[in-house]
Amino acid sequence: MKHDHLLQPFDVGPVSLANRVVMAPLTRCRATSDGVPKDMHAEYYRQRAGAGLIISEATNISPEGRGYAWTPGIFSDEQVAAWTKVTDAVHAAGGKMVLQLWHVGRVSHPDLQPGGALPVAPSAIKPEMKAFTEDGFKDMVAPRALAASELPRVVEDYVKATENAKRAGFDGVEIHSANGYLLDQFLRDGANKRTDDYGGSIENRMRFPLMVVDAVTKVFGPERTGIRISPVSPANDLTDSNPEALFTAFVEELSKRKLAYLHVVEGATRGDRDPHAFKAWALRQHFDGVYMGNNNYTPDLAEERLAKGEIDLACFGRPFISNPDLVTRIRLGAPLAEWDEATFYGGDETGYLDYPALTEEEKARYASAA
Ligand code: 8OZ
Repeated sequence: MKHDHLLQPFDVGPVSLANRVVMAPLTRCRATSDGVPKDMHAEYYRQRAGAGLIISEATNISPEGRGYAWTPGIFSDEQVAAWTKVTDAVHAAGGKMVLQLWHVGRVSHPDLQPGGALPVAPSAIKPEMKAFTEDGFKDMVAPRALAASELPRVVEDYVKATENAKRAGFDGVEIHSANGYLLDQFLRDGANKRTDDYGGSIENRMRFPLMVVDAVTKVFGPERTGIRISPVSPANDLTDSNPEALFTAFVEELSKRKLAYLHVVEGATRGDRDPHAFKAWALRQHFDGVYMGNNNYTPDLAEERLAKGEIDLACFGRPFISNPDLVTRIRLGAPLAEWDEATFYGGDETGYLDYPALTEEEKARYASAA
């Protein structure tokens, strides 16, 4: 199949993308224990700069926001300096990159928290999950419910992280409001049992996530702020009693705020594209802006949905792990390399920097066959 739509340039507000192929945020757990990206991070992202847009791996906005060992942060000067090397490398190679702002909420463990504190969440409900710590997987615990009076401090952590992302040279930020982390915990009633202004009705459950959106857009501008949601994904033990009503209302609020893009995990995270009667992609009708589809996209599925006008941008995750030159391969109709799950999380350059791009000889061969 030809992929003419997928390879077209596209503008997301002031950010001009060379094509509609987006590298999904991919957690790889290879930063230092202090959450500092290494030199290999700059090389890894540089190798993938052929993407129209790179979304960074999820990045902790604060020490409290951390839920997995060796994930990077964006709250210290050392982290900002390291991320600057990454954005310089990507920009020098002609790419564009946004940073994904992450607070995991209850999806953590005291071992990953400052001073061994309890993780924080809207309500003290334990997820039935295991946390990835430096000493291996450990059962999660019941988190501490945040007091309403603490929420402005968490918003301030998002603000500082956004200022840091701007300083580090990112083209924008993406607010991670998906996959059962803090903002999703406030949105969905499986984790939010609050009886104050931040729980109960849909309007109340949206209040804190929208405070974050409003604060972040004030720093970077709505035209450089995207958001990711996963309306029907059960990831991280989180569900909602009525995702259609909740996410329709939420997306309508986001639309009013003129965000750069809406990034939707359309099915179960890393799973079935179609797990629920409510079709998450129907949310596009409620968003007046750029729609980015995510969930097991192949180049053919992306092309088909782009051609029908169902999406504006297509996200690819695992294919980008094993195909640094994914866009070149799509252009040439070259086969895609398989990924090795054993090296997804943690470790060194193996399974990180060593997936090869096509050689000049291979490129010439596929070009002449096309
Ligand atoms: C895989 C492993 C750890 C974290 C997400 C940030 O689900 C993640 C994540 C994915 O959004």
